[in-house]
Amino acid sequence: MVQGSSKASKNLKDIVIPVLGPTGSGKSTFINHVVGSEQTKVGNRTTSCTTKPKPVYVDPIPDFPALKGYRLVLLDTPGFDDTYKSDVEILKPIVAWLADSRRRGALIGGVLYLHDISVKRFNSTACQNLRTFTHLCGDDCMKKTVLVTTNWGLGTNDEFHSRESEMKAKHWTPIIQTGGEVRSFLRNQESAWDIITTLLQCADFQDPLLVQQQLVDGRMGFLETKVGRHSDSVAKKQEDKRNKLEETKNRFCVVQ
Ligand SMILES: Nc1nc2c(ncn2[C@@H]2O[C@H](COP(=O)(O)OP(=O)(O)O)[C@@H](O)[C@H]2O)c(=O)[nH]1
Ligand SMILES: [Mg+2]
Repeated sequence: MVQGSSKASKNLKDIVIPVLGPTGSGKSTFINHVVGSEQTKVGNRTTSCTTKPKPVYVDPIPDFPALKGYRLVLLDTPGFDDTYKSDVEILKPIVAWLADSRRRGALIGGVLYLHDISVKRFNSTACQNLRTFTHLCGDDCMKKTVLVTTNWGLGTNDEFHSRESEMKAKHWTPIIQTGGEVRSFLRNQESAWDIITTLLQCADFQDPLLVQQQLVDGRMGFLETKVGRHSDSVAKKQEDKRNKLEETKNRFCVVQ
């Protein structure tokens, strides 16, 4: 039985695995299956229950004698696609947590990016989210990234496998080419641990995420980092779009 907890214990080295992806992709569900109990709140498909980063601890790490003295920290995160908050507002607490963990000497065990395979279209928001993710992690961490497909029970295997192949051939190609892997999460503990094992077997915990390197080692401010610049420009474009829409609406009202 895996010991899951949301409380920190002292004197152990941390191996952090950030769990990222859009709202409703199943991040909290996945983490709860890793630890075997509800340590982090599950939402519905469209509303995020996770409003700030929440670490869930696995201590000891089962089946990895080489990792004695370490504990696993699964970092549950809010999706970068909130209806009311900008990416900058969502990202700030996540990157602050990650920077702080690097200052405390925590290692990155890998990164998970969850993708709901039942979603038919890979629209511009989904594309934007994936770009935010790659800018956050940087090229060096792509080799310890697993793209996790979820919600396999919500459709036929044929349909979902062909969608997964399309994702691999198009949007995920750069990640796969730099060493990232794709795995299916089958909504049980064994499947969740297969994915965690893929990361822990990699045993390359030295590279930090790009954003950690830039904030901590490079002493940058958030808006100077690659992900900070990207999310700020996305937020500005969205605001421009909203303003133009408002302008058009006002003009239309005058004519009326
Ligand atoms: N059928 C199915 N439902 C899932 C799966 N993962 C998550 N869900 C459901 O999707 C909703 C959102 O899940 P949640 O874990 O809160 O997503 P998060 O916003 O990414 O943390 C919940 O109703 C879950 O029960 C999965 O693999 N299969
Ligand atoms: Mg959640």
